[in-house]
Amino acid sequence: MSSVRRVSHEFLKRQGLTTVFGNPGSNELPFLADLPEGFRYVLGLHEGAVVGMADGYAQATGRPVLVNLHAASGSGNAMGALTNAVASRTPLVVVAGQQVRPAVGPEANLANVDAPALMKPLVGWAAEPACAEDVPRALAQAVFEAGLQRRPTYLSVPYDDWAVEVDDNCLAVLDRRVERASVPDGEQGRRLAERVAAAERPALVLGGDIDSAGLFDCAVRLAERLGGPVWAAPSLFRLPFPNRHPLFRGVLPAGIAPICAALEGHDLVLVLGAPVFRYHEYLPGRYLPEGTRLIQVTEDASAAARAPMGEALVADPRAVIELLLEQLGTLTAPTGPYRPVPEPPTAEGPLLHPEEVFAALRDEMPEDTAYVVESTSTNSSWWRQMDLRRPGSYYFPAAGGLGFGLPGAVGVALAQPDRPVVGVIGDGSANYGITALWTAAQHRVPLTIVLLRNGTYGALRWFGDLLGVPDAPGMDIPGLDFTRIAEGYGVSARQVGDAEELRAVLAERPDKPRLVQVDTALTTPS
Ligand code: TZD
Ligand code: CA
Repeated sequence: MSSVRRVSHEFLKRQGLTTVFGNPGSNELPFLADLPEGFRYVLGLHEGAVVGMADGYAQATGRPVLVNLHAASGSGNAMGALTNAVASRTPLVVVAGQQVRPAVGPEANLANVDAPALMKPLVGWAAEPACAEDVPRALAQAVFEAGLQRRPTYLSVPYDDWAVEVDDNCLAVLDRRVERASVPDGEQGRRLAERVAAAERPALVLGGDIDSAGLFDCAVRLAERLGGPVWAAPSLFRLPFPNRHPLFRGVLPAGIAPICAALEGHDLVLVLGAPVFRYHEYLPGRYLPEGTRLIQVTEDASAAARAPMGEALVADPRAVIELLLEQLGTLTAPTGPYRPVPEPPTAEGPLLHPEEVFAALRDEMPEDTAYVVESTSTNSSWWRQMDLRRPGSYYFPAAGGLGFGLPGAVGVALAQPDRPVVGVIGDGSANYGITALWTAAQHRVPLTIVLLRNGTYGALRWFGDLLGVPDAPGMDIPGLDFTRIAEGYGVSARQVGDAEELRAVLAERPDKPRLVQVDTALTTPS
């Protein structure tokens, strides 16, 4: 005989979910009892930061990750952060504590009434097992569903379940293995290859899933074979292609009319690993130019089903890229040299232009640095200066929910201890996930946070002009000093004054986290 807890811990260990990101409450303590050797508990001080860190960690490892949260209040705090994990298709397995079974109905304090319903709009699967004996199986389902659907899942477990003895049937779950294969059949593959080969002016649009799936380099081979231009899909959260590659045209603007304009002149648009499309600003128009056909290849069945136009093939983009390379041949046309970087503009007075900051990062940080970016008004400055040629170089909050950047950077750094990691964080964004600084300090994560302080919600000022609302209140955020905030959380911090000082600081390689605050001029996102 064994207990629900022992079988569950053993299952998690066998599946490799041994790093637990959490913030505990009384309901969660019985799950955390007797964690076996090899488990690592990463404490976050707020659930938004817990999920942001887990999201960064799961994206950087490419594997499901366990998150342990408190019942309704803790899970509720995590919801905003989960919106990003849904959009980046991050397989987070959230296990939350519940009051003991007899106390849920009477709504004792800390009971999560109808726990799965709280999370359902966001998670791909949510449950509270009908009896204690079903907990290990349900936990396995939560892990497998997260991996298969590439979407967070949620399991609520009454805390009196963990000590319950289970019979041998429960042990069967320990040996389970669940995999997916999704290769197009011969006919589908031939048809697709014919369509692509017949296109006179094909264009590629690549989504964040291409980088998540480890297809960054494959995408380069395909693009060089096709010879046509490459865009990154709008609302980009991972960079799928080297941004200074001669075929790269940038990130598609996130509006209907501008996308239509950008794709003008192409008879075929092949979208790989992205929804069609994740628009943001509502700029109505034709979806596609006259005479342009669109084919979307994605593993995300919902993204295929909900697209407003085009054809879709629900399949593994890796299989499709390999199939196209095989059927089209691998001869590549010469593409020319990588595009050079421009000289950054300088700002007036004591402020740095964001491009000066990014040029410093580009020059002083190693080529394989992973950047987690959450600075919204500096988007175009960023792409003008950066030269990212490696997979896993860029992360951005996938649903635009602030509070991912700082925790996400901590999670990426925990996942890849040998890779330099920089968080590029706005003075507005930093506040939504600020407590992750404490976790970084406690784990001595060698992470650099470059804090861009322009004293305002810059992107919202720009949006205000776009929407004809130039006078909205609540746009400015004066009086924040992140060097003092960081020190309070145990992270050493400094203010830098000019580009030269910034470059000198970035050239150092500290073995623990640090925050570098830079006062920057206001720019616009595009
Ligand atoms: N709250 C959350 C959780 N997510 C959001 N996206 C917003 C509010 C709204 N918001 C944006 O979409 S951008 C932005 C806000 C408040 C300003 C971010 O300010 P920042 O960056 O200082 O980080 P910039 O470069 O000054 O825009
Ligand atoms: Ca700002």
